Amino acid sequence: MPTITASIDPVTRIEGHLKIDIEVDTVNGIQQVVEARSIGTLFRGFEKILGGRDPRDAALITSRICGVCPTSHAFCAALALDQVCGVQPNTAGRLLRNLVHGACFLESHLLHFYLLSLPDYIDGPGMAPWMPGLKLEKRLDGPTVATLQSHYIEAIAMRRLCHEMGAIWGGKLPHTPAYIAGGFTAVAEAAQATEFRNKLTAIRDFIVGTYLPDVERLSGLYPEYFSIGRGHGHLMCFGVYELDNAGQTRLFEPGHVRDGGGAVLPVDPAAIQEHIDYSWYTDNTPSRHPADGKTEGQYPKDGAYTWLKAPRYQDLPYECGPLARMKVNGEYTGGVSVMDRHLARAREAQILADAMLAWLDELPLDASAYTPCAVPETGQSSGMTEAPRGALGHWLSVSGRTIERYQVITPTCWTVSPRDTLQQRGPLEEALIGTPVADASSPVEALRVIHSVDPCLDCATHVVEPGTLTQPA
Ligand code: NFE
Repeated sequence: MPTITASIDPVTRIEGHLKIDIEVDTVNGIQQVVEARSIGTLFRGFEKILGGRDPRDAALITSRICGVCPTSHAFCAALALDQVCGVQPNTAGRLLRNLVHGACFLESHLLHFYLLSLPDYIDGPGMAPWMPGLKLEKRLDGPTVATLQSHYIEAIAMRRLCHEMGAIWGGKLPHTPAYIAGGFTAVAEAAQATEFRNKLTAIRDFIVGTYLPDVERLSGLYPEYFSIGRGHGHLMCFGVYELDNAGQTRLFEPGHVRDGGGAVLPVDPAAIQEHIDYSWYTDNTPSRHPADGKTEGQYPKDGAYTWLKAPRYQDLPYECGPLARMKVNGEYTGGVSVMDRHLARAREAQILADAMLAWLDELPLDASAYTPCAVPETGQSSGMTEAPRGALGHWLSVSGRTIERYQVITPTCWTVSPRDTLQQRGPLEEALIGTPVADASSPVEALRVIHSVDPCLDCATHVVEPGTLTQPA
């Protein structure tokens, strides 16, 4: 049979606009994916928006990169601002940042499993927006499906609770304005801490009593997905949730592993490069460190197929996200696959919810969370942290007290990146290779692999400037 070419366009149940092209062929008697390209179809352009502005605006503006991880961007920008201003948060500032950021993570993880991934395995209720659905094999009995459908609905309420919880000190969510250079705008009061704890306790109960068992049950029903969707197996984490005010220790420490495990190695930020051979950007050099990054669109461009650049670490493609955080921190010892990603994410949700309850006990009440600071005339800095989907970096250069250069590398840019100068596929592209596909006209197996890495193309790509840059067809 000839190779079948299929486009999943758009990939639904993600954030933003992603197209996946696959080639399907029969190898050793099994019809499977033999080639894959991931295509980000919008230009983000926040680097252009930020140029020439007051650096203190970076937290507010980069928060608008995405509605799912805005808190991560605000926090990452605040880290870069702290560094350029030569300040560190006090204990109230550090803990408020952690608690509101934690609300974002928990919301995102519940969203990912119940709303974005579960419909790849079970039919929804026989009504809009679940109909028409995918052609799914019926592996779950009726009562189990009904239970999972009811958990889907409960998860929506839990997501709302996460937002309400974060907004207690974030002021509003999404797009909290509370992350500032030197700390956080809110002053925590006792009644607010009680309200936060009540909401967090309900969310934690749902994670432990519903989310974790549901993921375990699903992974037991689809055991073959422990050997589907591996990819290169290189995993990286920048570290997040500071446990001291100088940021020397974290709940999830930074590190990277290769080929699915082995020794945890330290992350050297100098070893990050972004390649653009297959991306719609122009430059006189094939790769750059983000502190020296350029974001100049060129569309069309021979051979290029996406608006995502290709970040590489020591010239290798790295997946990031909850599985990377859990493996690097010894909290998950399984492999790298579709189901390992789901299990690690649920495990992380429980660890984080427990840590947040402890941080509430430590939180100073009625105390300013701001350490005064000022933007210098010139300076360079970076914020490196984790968003729900993985390693997030902001690189800032200040000149004349304004932003001279700003570069963002999001988790999805790492995981959904295209090929690089060395012709290596991006992590998701590689993870798709070998995925068995029973019906190439409805490649649900590939969709399960794609959803397991939780792509967010809003974070990866964003806006179009009419008249100067054209969206690809
Ligand atoms: Ni738009 Fe994001 C997260 C960031 S993914 S969701 O998590 O940064 O690229």
